[in-house]
Formats: sequence, C-alpha cells, structure tokens
Amino acid sequence: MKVAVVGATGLVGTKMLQVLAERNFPVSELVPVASAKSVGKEVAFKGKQYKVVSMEDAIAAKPDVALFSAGGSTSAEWAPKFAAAGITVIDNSSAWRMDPKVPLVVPEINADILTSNDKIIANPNCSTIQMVVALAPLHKAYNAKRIVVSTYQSVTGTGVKAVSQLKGERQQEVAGATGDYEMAYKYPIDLNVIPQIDVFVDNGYTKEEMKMVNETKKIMRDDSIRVTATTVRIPVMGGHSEAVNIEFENEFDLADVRNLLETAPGVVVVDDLASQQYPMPKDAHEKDEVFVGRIRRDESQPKTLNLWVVSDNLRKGAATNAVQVAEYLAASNLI
Ligand code: 11C
Repeated sequence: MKVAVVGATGLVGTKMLQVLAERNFPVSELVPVASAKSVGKEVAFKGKQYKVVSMEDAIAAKPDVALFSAGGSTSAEWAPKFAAAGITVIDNSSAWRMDPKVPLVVPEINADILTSNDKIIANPNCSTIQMVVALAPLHKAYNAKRIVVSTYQSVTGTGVKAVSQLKGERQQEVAGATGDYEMAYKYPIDLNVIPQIDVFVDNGYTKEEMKMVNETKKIMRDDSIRVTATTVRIPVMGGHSEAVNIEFENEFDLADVRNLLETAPGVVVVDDLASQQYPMPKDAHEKDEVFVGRIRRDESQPKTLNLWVVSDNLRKGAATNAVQVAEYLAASNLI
C-alpha cells in the first residue's frame, strides 16, 4: 500500500512512521509530506531515507491512504483535496472531528461505522481516546450517565517546542545553564501545573475540555452521556493521566468491572494495592495500550466508579489509533 504521512517531521508524524514500521503495516511506498520549509529534508523509515515532498507532489503520487498530523488549518485546506483525488485521509487534527459526515473512530469501539465512501476519517483527541477505550465496555454493561474527568497531560501533546521548554527549564534549574529555548506556554511548566490546555471558549472551559465532552458523545453514539472535564498540563513526557469518575444508571459489581476491563480490547489493568501497582506515564511510555488502575467505588454516591487511566498520548492517543484505523480499512478492503 502506498502511504503518505503528512506532517512527517513533527512529533506525531515521526511517531506515525515508527508505528507503521513496528506494526509492519504493508507499506509498498512511503510518501513523507511536510510544510514548504521541510521539503527536501529526509526522514528515516525501516532503515531507508526518504525525501520529504510537498502537498502537491504527494497528491500527484496518488497514495492509497494519507495519515495527517499537520495541524487543523492544514487539514481543513488539504484533506478535501486529497479526498477529491481518491486518497483516504485519516486526520489527527480537530478540523473534521465534529463534522456530522466525518466518522470519528477509535477502532476498538466504532470501526464498524466505516465504509469505502469515507474519504476523510477523523482521529479523536488523545485525552478523549484513552478515556473512551476504558469507558466503552463499562458503558455497554452499566450505561454511563455522567462522567467527571480531570486530566494530567504530558507536554508532548503540545509538540516539540513544549518538550524543549520543559527540558530547557530543567537544565536551567539543575545546572544553572542559561536557557536556550522558546516558551511554548505563557508560564514555566517545570515545577508547575497549568490548568489550561488550548484556548478558552465562551463558557469558560477550554477547547480541550470541550473536545472531551463532544467527542465522547460522538464516539459512543450517545448524546445522553453528560461529561464535564478539567484539563491540566503537567511537567511530564511519557503520557497523559486521567482521574475519571463515572456515574452509571445500573448497579455494578466491582469484580465484574475489573473483569470487563481486563478483557476489553486495548486495555491493561494495573491495579494491585498490596504491591503499590498502578498506571504511571513512565510505564505507559512507548506502549500502545490504555492502562487502568485505582479501580474503586465512589463511596459518596451510589452506582459511581473511580478510575485512573494512563496512556502514551503520542501512540494510542494519536499515531497508533490512526494506524489501527488504516489497518482496519485494509483488512476490510475499504481502501
Ligand atoms: C494536548 N490533547 O495534549 C492535546 C493535543 O486536538 O488533537 C492534541 C490536540 C488535538 O495538548
């Protein structure tokens, strides 16, 4: 299969190349694509070097599928042009997610909605993906009514500049070195916690918080689920963590909840209090699964559960999910 990766030099694009290689996706020809300033640069894939090409050249190369991670405005402009040329786009930006004609897919949950007519397919936001992977089997069993989620998000979600801000600040603190980095955030991130991810919208929430609300309903195909989110950036790099409180319509048994999570696709339960085992971003880093622990009843309210959910935001939260969508399309002869 001829595969284009648009945004191939960014953090997620680089991870897409890594995941395509690791999962042995049948790439007969790779077309790495990036903005004009990166055209001509080289990227490595399976031990070979490939020259980065422009959007126009990528369309002319007629790949079967294009994995996009180049930002919302690039996707808004270019995904339709790729689609018009018959290329199936799997887009990691927020540009198309809430378009009613565009499927928003987490393969473990709703890949069955995909058809060969879907030329633009949206990958959800990373913090949404890991939450719904854990939520889906429980919603099916007990019917989730309301979710209260607080996130602890890795700087890798912002991109290269934020990683270098964190590293630069740490060097400065530890070695007293003079920082040579740009600020990705308005405030220092090391030794700090920033309760703002993305910009604020009219209701006082951030865009990131509203993505968790709206994308969850769309992926779960259930507008009745009420979600409220507080999304927070912390000085961590391995993955996003989430404290998730779920109120169900139906009563549950804690052992059954654990069993449902242990057998759910894409979920690994790490929850052994005696040996202090619980999910942490250090352990989730470079893994494809969603790790769930601290499984316990919310004793302040009936039929309510608390979970701690951790996943590598660049993998299941972005690159891996996109590649899994491509794998599903290929296996189902939809591309
Ligand atoms: C973050 N979740 O951690 C964001 C990054 O809509 O795909 C991904 C933004 C998106 O900052």
